[in-house]
Amino acid sequence: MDLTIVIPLFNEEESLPELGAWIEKVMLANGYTYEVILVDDGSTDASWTVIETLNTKNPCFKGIKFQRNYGKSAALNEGFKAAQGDVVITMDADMQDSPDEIPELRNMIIEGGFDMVSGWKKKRYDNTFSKNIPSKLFNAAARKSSGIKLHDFNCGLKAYRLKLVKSIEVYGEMHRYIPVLAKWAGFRKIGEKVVEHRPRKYGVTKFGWERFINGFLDLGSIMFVGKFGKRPMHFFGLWGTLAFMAGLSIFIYLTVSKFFFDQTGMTQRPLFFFAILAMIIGTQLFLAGFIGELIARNSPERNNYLIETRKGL
Ligand SMILES: Nc1nc2c(ncn2[C@@H]2O[C@H](COP(=O)(O)OP(=O)(O)OP(=O)(O)O)[C@@H](O)[C@H]2O)c(=O)[nH]1
Ligand SMILES: [Mg+2]
Repeated sequence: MDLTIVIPLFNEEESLPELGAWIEKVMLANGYTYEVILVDDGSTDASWTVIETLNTKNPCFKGIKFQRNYGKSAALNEGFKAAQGDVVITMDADMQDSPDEIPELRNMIIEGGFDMVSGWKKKRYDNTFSKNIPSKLFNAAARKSSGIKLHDFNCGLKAYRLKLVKSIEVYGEMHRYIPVLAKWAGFRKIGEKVVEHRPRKYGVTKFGWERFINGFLDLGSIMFVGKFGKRPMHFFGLWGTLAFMAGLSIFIYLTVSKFFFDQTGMTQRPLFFFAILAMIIGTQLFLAGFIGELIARNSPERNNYLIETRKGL
């Protein structure tokens, strides 16, 4: 199969028929063998009925319906599990992403050798102030901490090599950081393509301002987990040692100056409290490190390597 198109959606009944027809047109024009996996994330409108109708008319349109709303990441993850095409495309259901971009995205994977290509909504049709500025900030932070040179991490329109989507797990709100997940999984060739962004025609936006705060929190976690998830002691142990050593040195200095240089009582000096605090924090960090190690060692993921090729085995 040439293509799998995964579309996570939540309450998009008006957009779906038009989107379906448009995708069908593009697929036909390019002669692709394809499937469209529509993941209905507990919609409360008629989205599922529309998906069933699409499937009756064209069995290439398939659907998954969640019992309740689990979030975009969960929907993408489920779509990725079911995907079969050599190239997997994700796109939004609200028709802000154009299916006309699909052939070019696919070519960049198949001929351009990219593992993943992310869309870049260079010209956006959103409320400029409330969205564009936080989004620029967010992307700059993601670029800086991940080292991936993308302008638009959170663009819904992306293309992946099948192997990539089978080797990552998208959970929580991590759909914003799939490029980072891909990089951690060892897929280095991550490209970018300027894509057309269209104004929302039907329905309403599903994400509010909390997305930005959550987005930054998730960026912090993903960078931490990616770097120290399998060796938490290297983080906590380092800072624990530094804090403890700093406290201990001050403590020794205070003791020496009291007994050998006859300074006033140790406990009257502010440094004393700093020394105690630093040693307590240091010990706490160490304990956090040990607990982290216990968790990491019990994790079923601990030896989840991705093997590229084998020889003689
Ligand atoms: N599976 C799933 N999909 C969702 C959820 N919320 C939004 N989506 C889908 O994610 C896509 C993007 O959501 P939008 O609300 O359009 O977000 P946006 O494009 O950043 O915002 P607008 O520019 O205002 O449309 C759409 O296809 C939504 O249907 C959700 O909770 N679960
Ligand atoms: Mg949208």
